[in-house]
Amino acid sequence: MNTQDNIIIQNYSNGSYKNPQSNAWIDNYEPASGKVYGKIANSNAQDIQEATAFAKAAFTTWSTTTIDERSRILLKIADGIENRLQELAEAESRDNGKPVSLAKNVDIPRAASNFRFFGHAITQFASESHESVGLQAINFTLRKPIGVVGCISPWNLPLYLFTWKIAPAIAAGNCVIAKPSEVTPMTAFLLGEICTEAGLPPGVLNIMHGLGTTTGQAILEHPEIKAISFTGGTKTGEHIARTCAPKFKKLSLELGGKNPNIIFTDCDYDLMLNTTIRSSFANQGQICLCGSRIFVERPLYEKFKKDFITRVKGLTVAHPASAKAKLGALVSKSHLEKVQSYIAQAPEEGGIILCGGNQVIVEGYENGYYLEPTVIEVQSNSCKLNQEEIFGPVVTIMPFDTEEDVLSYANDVTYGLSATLWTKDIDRTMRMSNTLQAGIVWVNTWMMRDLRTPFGGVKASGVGREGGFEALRFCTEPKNVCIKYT
Ligand code: TXE
Repeated sequence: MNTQDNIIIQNYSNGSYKNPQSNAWIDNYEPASGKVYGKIANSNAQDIQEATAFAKAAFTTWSTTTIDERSRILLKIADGIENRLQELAEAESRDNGKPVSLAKNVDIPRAASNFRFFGHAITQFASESHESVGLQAINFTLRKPIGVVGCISPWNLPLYLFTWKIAPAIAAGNCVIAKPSEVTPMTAFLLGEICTEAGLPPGVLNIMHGLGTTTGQAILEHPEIKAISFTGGTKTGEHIARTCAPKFKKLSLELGGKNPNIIFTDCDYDLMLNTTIRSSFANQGQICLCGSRIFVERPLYEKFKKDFITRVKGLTVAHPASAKAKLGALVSKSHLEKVQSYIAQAPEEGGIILCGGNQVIVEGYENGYYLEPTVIEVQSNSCKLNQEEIFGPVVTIMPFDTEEDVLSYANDVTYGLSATLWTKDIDRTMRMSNTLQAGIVWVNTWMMRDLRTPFGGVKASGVGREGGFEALRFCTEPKNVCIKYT
């Protein structure tokens, strides 16, 4: 395990590691202990300017590199990630607070899959042609890479989401300026080395660290960065949209969620209960897809409440490196405080804390950011607990009587990312899938991902779709060529 206590996170630009020009640094915290364990470059507009110039210079060659060669390099990056699975999982866990087991089974394998998937997808990416019958003309569409693309990612699934943006962008022939969250920069830092070893030409991927308001802002404002792919909070998404709209940048925004988990009496009860534990508390509830509003059909409500609470009380909160840990630490002190403030407000709006609610003191790591998994019974869907994204190990439960009622609760929220439905009734499944306001509907499962499918949300959950050919379409500009013949 990487226990070094002064890890210096430099930028990776033009294929090598560099200090920020202003020599400005930010502290990097270990959530499990609350201690600073390193420093992160805080890059400014000059650093972004320099990296963008490298990216632009690399674009000429990279955009005309054969699909086979690009694919080969992406597959080698995937192998490089897999070869360092243990090291990357430990680094992710130390930086983010998530259990090592989760990073090892989910985050890091998925980062490898992202490169492998887009390494293959690009070989199958095709464009349309339209024959204008009777007019003696043929139209075809060229899909050209955009140029320099900015990728900005959050702290909850650090390498997983970082690579989810980078892989399609470079597969499509773009060069990238990528900024991981300043809260979790470690695995992005290690990715630079893996890319060099895989033979990615210098300048194709530039990994720039720093604060959102400094480094992120410089990326938004740089005139040569023509598209921004962002995952993060809805407020930040609004700011990005406002900043980029007058510059006519292409935008993909994957924002927050307040996802309903709807449970009907005819569900497969054991499967539902096991999955609901995961969809509520995986990654300490810090996944935009978590089902944070649980609605249960009234005849099943009391049984579910009792069984769910028993199971939640059995979840062990521990140091993320411990094999016992089902939940590790939350990502930061400020985030822990934000989540706690929602729990503290619950009684004011009639919420009853059924279990959890307290900070957990882990022996030897008394300053770590640990919180009990928390279940709150709410009286109405209009309360703040059901309307605002808490993004922690906190779920609400509430009974419902009819399909119409639960549909109105599910949709009565500003977000629209995902919804989960537990029922064996195919007619109800189809009716509800058609009317739920969400980008993704899972039926009798949760977070089952096929990377070919469109991923993203409606309403305040974002604009645009990632995944499969949708991502490759976002990363390219279509150009219509119309040839008239005689
Ligand atoms: O995310 P931010 P925060 C939600 C969750 C959480 C809230 C705030 O509810 O409590 O958002 O989290 C960069 N220009 N999600 O504040 O700030 C920032 O550096 C350019 C949901 O930590 O949105 C980081 O790299 N970039 C979400 C990235 O944006 C800027 C996952 C995300 O950070 C910037 C995380 C600026 N002006 C939080 N300001 C999800 N959808 O999964 C910040 N950034």
